[in-house]
Amino acid sequence: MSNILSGIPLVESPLFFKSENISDLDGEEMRIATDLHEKGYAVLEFPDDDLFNRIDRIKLNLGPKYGINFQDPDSDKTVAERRIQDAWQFDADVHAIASNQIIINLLSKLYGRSAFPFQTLNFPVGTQQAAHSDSVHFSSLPERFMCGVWLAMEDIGPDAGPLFYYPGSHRWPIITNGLIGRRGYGSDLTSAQEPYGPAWQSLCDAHGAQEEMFLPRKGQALIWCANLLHGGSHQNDPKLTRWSQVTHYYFEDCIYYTPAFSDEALGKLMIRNPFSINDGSIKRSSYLGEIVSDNNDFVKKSKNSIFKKIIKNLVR
Ligand SMILES: O=C(O)CCC(=O)C(=O)O
Ligand SMILES: [Fe+2]
Repeated sequence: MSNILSGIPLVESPLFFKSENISDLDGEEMRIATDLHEKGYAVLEFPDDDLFNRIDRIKLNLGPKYGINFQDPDSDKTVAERRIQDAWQFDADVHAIASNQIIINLLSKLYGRSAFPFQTLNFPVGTQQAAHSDSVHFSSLPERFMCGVWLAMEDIGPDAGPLFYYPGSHRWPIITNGLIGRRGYGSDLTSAQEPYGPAWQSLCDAHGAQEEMFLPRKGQALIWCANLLHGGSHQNDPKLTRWSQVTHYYFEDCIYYTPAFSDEALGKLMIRNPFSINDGSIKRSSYLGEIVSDNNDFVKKSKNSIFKKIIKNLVR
């Protein structure tokens, strides 16, 4: 029997525990799947025998690019650039972590469609980002076929601005423009998350949600579901580093788009055709096997360079 609800990631499906597909999962995979299903995140040891050597090389290669004085233990590490996006383009170890085949196989099994990594972010310190769902930046149709894998590249304590999240928030409504009464297509934003902050905060208040911190050992990773609310805690001690890599994954045969700049009900989608980091191909957005054309006319036609700049900075 095939998966009746094939438009919902297996691991997020209400039929998850009834699905015959879970019989394929071994004990550890089942633990991860159950945590994702119930809490929206799962912690695991990153499966790479060469990981610590990779981490050393990444720190050496990326370190000088942040403009941070890592040598002086007393220097403020939070003063300069906090992230490098898509370092996989020039760093073989960032690429290897993003393309880890065990992770790709695991995610593919858990979601019921083939996973591919499309973006990396490398942080030397905490992001101190407010609680948000990544689904305003990158989402899919059918929804929820996106996830993040957050890897600790050192031991991370409570004063280093650890990742935090609200367990169970992946089941709350995915906040889109339609839900907050905002038009998105062709709109102008300085922060793609800003219009949604009050809605996320209200959901947290209504649920009495308690945030949890991720205080990992070096080499531990956390998978989060598309709609899990998460952010970076305040970094109490600016002298500390918090080396980490986030890889975002999409899944085959979906429409990939940016909800912050879309009006789904009107069919106006800011479509993405993401680059698959592991196999070097462009994944055209598709729906049940049919390629969906890119209709971002407002970006192509725009003569307004400020708008183009905003789009370039926001579309992560
Ligand atoms: O590492 C953090 O503090 C948050 C990162 C994050 O929100 C993301 O990569 O989506
Ligand atoms: Fe995020």
